[in-house]
Amino acid sequence: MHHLKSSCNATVVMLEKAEKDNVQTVWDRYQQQLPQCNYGLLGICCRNCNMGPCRIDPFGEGPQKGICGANADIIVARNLLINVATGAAAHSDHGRDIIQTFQIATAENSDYKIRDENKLRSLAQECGIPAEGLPIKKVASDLASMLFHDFGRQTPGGFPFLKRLPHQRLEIWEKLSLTPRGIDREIVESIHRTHIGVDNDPASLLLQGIRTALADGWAGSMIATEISDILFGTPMPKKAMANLGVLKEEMVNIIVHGHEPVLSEMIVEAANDKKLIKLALSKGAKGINVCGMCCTGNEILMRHGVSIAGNFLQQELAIITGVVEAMVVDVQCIFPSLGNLAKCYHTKFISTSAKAHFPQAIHIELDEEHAYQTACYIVESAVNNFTNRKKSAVFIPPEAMEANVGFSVEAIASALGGSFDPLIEVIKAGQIRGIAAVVGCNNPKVKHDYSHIQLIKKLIKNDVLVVTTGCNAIACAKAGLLSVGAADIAGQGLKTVCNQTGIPPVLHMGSCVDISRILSVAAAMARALDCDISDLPLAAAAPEWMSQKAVSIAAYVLGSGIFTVLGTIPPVLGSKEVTTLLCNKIEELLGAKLAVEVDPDISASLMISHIENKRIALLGETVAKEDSECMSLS
Ligand code: BF8
Ligand code: SF4
Repeated sequence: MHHLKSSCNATVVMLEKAEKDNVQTVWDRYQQQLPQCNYGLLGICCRNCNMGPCRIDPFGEGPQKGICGANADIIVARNLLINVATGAAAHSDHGRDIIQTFQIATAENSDYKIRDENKLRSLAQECGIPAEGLPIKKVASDLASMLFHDFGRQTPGGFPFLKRLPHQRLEIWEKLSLTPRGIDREIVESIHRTHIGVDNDPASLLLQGIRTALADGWAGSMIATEISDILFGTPMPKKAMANLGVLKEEMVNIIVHGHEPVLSEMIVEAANDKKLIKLALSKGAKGINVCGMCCTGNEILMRHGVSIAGNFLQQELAIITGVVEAMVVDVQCIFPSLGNLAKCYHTKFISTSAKAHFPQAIHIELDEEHAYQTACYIVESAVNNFTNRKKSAVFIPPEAMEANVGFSVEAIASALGGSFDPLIEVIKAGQIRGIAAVVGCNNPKVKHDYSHIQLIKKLIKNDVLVVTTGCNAIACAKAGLLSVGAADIAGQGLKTVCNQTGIPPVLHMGSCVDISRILSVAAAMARALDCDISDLPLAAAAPEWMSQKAVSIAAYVLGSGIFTVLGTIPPVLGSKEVTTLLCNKIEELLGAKLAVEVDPDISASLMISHIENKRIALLGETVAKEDSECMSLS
């Protein structure tokens, strides 16, 4: 039975253990929710005001309007905008927190150091901040102040990173009034518009969603990525291990889970502290093993090659191994179930963010002024917990796969010999047909990791280079798709390029905020070819998405001009108008649209057809290369 839930063997085996241990997982709770509410699935329920809740009858027999008069189109569009605003807020608040840490790093004796001075200077230059001959801390502090302004801007066009975009895209935004003002302003306005009796036009609501999301992609998330690189180092290619088998029975295991690198970086440092290692040895352990999970895991995986224990749906399973001394979390995608589950084992579930509290967690708040001290305290409490393990509850699945990681924009350019020109050349020559960004979450509604892997295998087989982030990247790492050897299952053209450059056919570009790296690459390619991003042979997919952040991502990827396929069904089908707009009409405005397709093979075919059609239009190719499996769909 469990093999139907996941295509990751370690996960299947751990689900058997969960059953044996009589503990609940996300899959059990999903089953308990079935059948899920159809009003919710279609997006046609509203509880925005206290005249409601209201719902629309999808069969046209019952009420077609909420008490205020809102119809299905308005309700669906409003609900979607709330999701975009939430997702954009999560990413951008993460960005804001990173700037705050960046500022702290400029203080005397701060625990945080500026690790990439070159990137600081070049970013300062890009943002118009004087850097030449000035002390590094002065440049950092000026850059931090400038980026803080992006949150409170009142007029459009001020984000420094908009200069990365081709003029064609900026003109589209300008024409449609999509150029974002401040990050906070767009998020607040979105929430304002969804208040009862404000914006009641579906198209207007959706366009505000795109504008808000663009503030996330081209400012909030991009700030998070760029400043994290300056603070903690720009990722460079390295090898690392992935899956639950990275946990070690003979060591103190600490999992860092969530999204922000601010604490996980310090935990990695503290775990190398000689005093703490000595303490671990004195407890009978052979050392301290820090492993990541989800996107905070991706951050330290990319920068330090720290092993990653799994993706979103594996967070409970890590605790169920019985060897995790501490599960340390910050923000986003952390199950509130973890506290209760941790109590069934010996695991300490430690929350660290002032904005994220959980039932039955031990709260040890990160004090950024004394970050190393906080991290040492957390590591010490994990070490002291080693002797509390219940031996009978221990089982670690053996799966651990080696992966090549660390492909920042800078790392890819350097692997290509210093610029993106060689990549553009092999795309023009047709050796690589195009690029696909495949990203996003896991979702128990679909078989764990299955769509991620199937979709990507088909893309690379058809000579499409894949870039990945988030939980998709972790799925790829576990499945061996991030190894150079994975080029063996790629098409001949892509395989040759991989062999010549030594890069894998699937490039891990980081956490979900690092989708901004993908935007930067797309924009740079469009500028090099003097075309719009929407003219490039590019496509995106989120095969197993579930979070509100994914909704914001889909909206900014779309707004940036990239065709995007969603693999789980968004709650919009209750409105014909919203569905038609997103999956069809919006292309006339933005040069890109969404598709919803749950079958990963068909999704891949849609992306390949799109890429081939773009090649015909951009490069004047007369015949599209045949999709090796599914040409009938193109
Ligand atoms: O930011 S992919 S499940 S962990 S939301 Fe969450 Fe989705 Fe994973 Fe990272 Ni992104
Ligand atoms: Fe009902 Fe309108 Fe209130 Fe929503 S805003 S709950 S549709 S009355």
